[in-house]
Amino acid sequence: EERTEQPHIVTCTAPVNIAVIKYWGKRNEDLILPINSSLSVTLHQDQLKTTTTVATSRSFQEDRIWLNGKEEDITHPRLQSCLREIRRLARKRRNDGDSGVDSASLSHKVHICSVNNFPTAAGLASSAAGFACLVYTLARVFGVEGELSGIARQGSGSACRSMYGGFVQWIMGNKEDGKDSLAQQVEPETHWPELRILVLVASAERKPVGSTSGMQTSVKTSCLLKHRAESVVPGRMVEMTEAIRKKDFAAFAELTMKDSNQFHATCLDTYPPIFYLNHVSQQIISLVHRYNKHYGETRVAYTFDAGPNAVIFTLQQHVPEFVHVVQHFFPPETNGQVNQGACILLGYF
Ligand code: 2P0
Repeated sequence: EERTEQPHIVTCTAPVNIAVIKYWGKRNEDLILPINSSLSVTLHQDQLKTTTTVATSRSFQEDRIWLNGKEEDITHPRLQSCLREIRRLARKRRNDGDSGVDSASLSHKVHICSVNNFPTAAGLASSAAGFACLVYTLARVFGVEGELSGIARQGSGSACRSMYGGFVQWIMGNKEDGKDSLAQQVEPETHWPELRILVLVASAERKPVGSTSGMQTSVKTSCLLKHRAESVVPGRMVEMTEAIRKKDFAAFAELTMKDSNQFHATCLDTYPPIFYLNHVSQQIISLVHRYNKHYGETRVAYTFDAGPNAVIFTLQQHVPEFVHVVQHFFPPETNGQVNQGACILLGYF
């Protein structure tokens, strides 16, 4: 028995993804179409994730959203894009005669609650998990199935990659309407069970320049970014896919570090320049290179997004020793005082 005055409630989770070939720069701001393809690793469901609950009810007067307990502006254009696209698909499905949602619930307003199990301020790609989770949960509520990464992309570019698990590419596409700018799984989460991911927090402060405005300035001013998008990334996408397919850690790690470094070089080439790495980030980079050199092989890789925190890739057998080395060089406490340069290990893959 369904009582129409009772809300219909669905809860879903979506994990963070970490790019190993970086997305930076749009060719279309409204549709969120990138200037290059990118490739990422999606964390496991029990790691860094967003949990979203969507309720619909005949009694709701308007759409509303709460992020980490605080009500936010539902009129945000990217939120509106996601809501509009999901409702459009639901209406289409109903008109096509599929068993989707009935017309009553399609006209219902939604209340959305979204929480992260990690600090948003830590600069750990919260928009990727957030919009992926929002789109997936709304789709469940309105009975929409099939390809949804194109809708998640319109919430936040990197969100399209969190719609799939394992190793995921976001193909830039070349259509003006963006219909071919979608995420696609390269290998499933079971493909490389020995791979591990650690997060080293260099600072939990908010980043000074947001990704959206940062990449706008880079597209306008950096000729290195143009070169990277046109002449570097296409080859790296092929090499990275191959390294992952073969589980060739050294190749995967070197490409990952080079791509992170080139992304930060394009930030420095932006005018005025953008600095995301701090002193601790630079020490982590040096430590990783010294560590690898000591063993005469690439055992550990770093990558940094639009913030100073490091994401480390390594293989299971090297985790205990590398964690020990990090704790030696970045002791969590000195004389009872929390060390400013402390690195806290946040998550495992
Ligand atoms: C990435 N980043 O590939 C790159 C690496 C940051 C550095 O995707 O404007 O939050 O919402 O599309 O997705 C961050 O950019 O930007 C990002 P919008 P988004 O993960």
